[in-house]
Amino acid sequence: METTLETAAPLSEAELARLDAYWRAANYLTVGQIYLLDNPLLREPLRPEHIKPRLLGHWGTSPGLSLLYAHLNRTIVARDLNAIYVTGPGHGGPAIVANTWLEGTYSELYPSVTRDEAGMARLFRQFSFPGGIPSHVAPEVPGSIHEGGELGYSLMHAYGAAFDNPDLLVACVIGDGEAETGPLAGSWLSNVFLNPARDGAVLPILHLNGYKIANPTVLDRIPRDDLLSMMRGYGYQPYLVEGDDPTTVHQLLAATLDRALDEIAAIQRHARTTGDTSRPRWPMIVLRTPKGWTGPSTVDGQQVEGTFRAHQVPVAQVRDNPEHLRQLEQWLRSYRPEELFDATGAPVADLAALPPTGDRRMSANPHTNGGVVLRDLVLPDFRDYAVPVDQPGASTAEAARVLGGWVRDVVRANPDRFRLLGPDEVASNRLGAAFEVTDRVFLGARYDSDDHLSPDGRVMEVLSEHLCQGWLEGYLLTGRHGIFTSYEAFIHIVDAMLNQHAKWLKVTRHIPWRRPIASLNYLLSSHVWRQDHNGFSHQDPGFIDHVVNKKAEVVRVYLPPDANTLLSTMDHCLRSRHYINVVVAGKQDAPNWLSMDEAVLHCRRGLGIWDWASTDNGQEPDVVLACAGDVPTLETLAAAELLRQHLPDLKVRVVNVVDLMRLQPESEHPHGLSDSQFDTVFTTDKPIIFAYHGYPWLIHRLTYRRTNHHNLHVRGYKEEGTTTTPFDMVMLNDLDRFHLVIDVIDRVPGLGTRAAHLRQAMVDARQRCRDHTRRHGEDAPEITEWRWTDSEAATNP
Ligand SMILES: Cc1ncc(C[n+]2csc(CCOP(=O)(O)OP(=O)(O)O)c2C)c(N)n1
Ligand SMILES: [Mg+2]
Repeated sequence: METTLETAAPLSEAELARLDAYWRAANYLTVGQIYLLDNPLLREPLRPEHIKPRLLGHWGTSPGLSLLYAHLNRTIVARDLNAIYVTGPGHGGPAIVANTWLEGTYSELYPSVTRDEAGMARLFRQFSFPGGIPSHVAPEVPGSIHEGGELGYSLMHAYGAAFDNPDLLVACVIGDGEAETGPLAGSWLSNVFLNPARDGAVLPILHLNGYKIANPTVLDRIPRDDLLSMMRGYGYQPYLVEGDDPTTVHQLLAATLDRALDEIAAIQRHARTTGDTSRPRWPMIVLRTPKGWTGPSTVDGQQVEGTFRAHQVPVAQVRDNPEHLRQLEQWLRSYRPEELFDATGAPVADLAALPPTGDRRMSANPHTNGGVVLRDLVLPDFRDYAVPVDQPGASTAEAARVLGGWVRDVVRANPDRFRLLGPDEVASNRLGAAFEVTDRVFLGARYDSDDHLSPDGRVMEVLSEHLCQGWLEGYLLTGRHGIFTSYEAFIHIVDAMLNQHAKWLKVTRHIPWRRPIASLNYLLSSHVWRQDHNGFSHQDPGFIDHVVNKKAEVVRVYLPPDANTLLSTMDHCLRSRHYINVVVAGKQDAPNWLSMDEAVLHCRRGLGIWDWASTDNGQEPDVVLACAGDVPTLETLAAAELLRQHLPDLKVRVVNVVDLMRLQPESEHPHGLSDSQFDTVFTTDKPIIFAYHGYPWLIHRLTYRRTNHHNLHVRGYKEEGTTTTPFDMVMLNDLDRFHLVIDVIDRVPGLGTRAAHLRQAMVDARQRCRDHTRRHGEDAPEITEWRWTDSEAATNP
């Protein structure tokens, strides 16, 4: 199939002139934003005082972005498309701002930036200016779901937006530099997960302007045929639009967009009328135009247009160097602003008539303000999925599997707005019940021996944490819901993406026209303590530490200790808005501590005293045993029982923490406990032995201002691990029950000599259990068969 439409020239003279004028207007407004403080319409000769003192912004990518914007506008009107625009090179912020101003949205949302000369002056001044707007396609920019600051995620966001949006077209510009990133390189595979009947379309446009900041791009310097073959190999039908003569490129781009959109329409019609959902060959475009096109061709004798030198500000000494000033003025006037803007400074009527109107404008499309189109999930009552708990610890369950039953019914009740994503682990993370009602979406070849693969599945499994994260972000940003389940150790792979999403949430929270979206929910059930198959490489609980760095108004971390608390927690997370919720909970068989009623109350409190496990009986305790996480909770309760047996007059208070943010002061986090509440629970002067799921340091970080911090002693993961038994793992890190008892003996004043026998017994118990694992390859029965004994039963046998 041809990749270049050689002779096509679909635009009439008038259409061509209008498109070109629109493009020139956007370019003029882009340069104006980068340079001008005043004199926006060049009504007088440009003088140094009209120029910004600090020239900040990115010109190089901008003409390409605006060219595509203008052409997409033409097709939206011609075909009445429901389209949005994702800009990979988000550093081209001024280009997108320019286009949103031209189509009126900018002034509607920011009324002081009017579409006239005064408004244009404000538009220019505010860009990359203190107190103004950021340089990128940031959340402040109408129509943006993708800031493009950190490169690599455009195409996955685009696909995420298209899933379950059958009428939506997502045009996605990918920088050729961006295309070198790992996440973007993986993103081409997304078309294997896009169902042409159920989902919308993505039109990838590789912006092959040849350069990054200081280097050529790889994809521009491999043979063109290899690049096109690579795109074909990924299953796309590539079309090449190449040139540096505007008229030729306008005609070719218009013809190519028409061809691509015809193909998309045909693919969708075919799938939707015949029910054939085999994987189609979607079109994509390679746009090969000069970087910094229409800008200064040489500056100080060096070529700029068409090179990496056009990346940021191509003429930089404008205030001090009269030649540079002259060059800038010539550059601005080359767009002939007098033809583009009327006497008031508004775009002339012919230009204003080019873009679509109302919600059809890419900058006003409601899908780009996800909260506007967000519909609540239909959530089955999680209480109906409770495991019965008459006695704490008397029964066991796999918490994640219990949750799976509820998740299955969430999937069933929300067939158009909920996705479950994971890198190949949904079943191994015990959420396999979902496959009773759905499959894994997959449009590649399928065999009878496959397990629950189909084009209609609502579970998304791809071995790329980046893709799971990016698809889910795109899905959430366009008003839908989801859960991402992953290994605790490997979720670090998306640390950087989480940063960007957290920034987006923080900023949009304070933009009045942006509406809250559904939270990004992580369920990490293959956690550090139970990597029995895998060992050290799979042991890292540090994602929590990373998340806690983010703005308190955005992040939540939950460590439900058992099945019922996990159900209650996930229900809360799926109802919440505009957060990042991290839930760490086990998938292995473990004791059930709380009945559903108790679990709901405990989760609502976030942390609380477990009366039934404590022996302080309404008095001041001698020691507080605190715990967070399922495995530390188990070890803490076992330690509490040992203390009850061997030191019956020691007053022990057991505190469990589900919501980690409760530990922070209320001034630091909205969930924070007040100091007086904290002091009541944790005392002001008694030792606290805190068994924590992750790296111990985090608990100190969260509590360092509390009165009793100097008495806080935290056990957690200290980077000791290997492939061994679960109890050996906790012993390796001194988090085991015996060591917790030792910690109590060593820290409660006066206990040392009295409890010397017990201390020695605990040291011996550790050795005994260690030896057992070495001899038998499994944990000792005293560990595996241990059950919590109810204290009443213990005292009245
Ligand atoms: C992940 C990441 N690494 C590095 C950068 C710094 N950076 C900003 S723009 C740019 C070059 C981008 O080139 P390309 O994607 O080709 O965009 P364009 O040529 O359209 O400007 C780089 C390396 C970044 N923003 N993100
Ligand atoms: Mg480039």
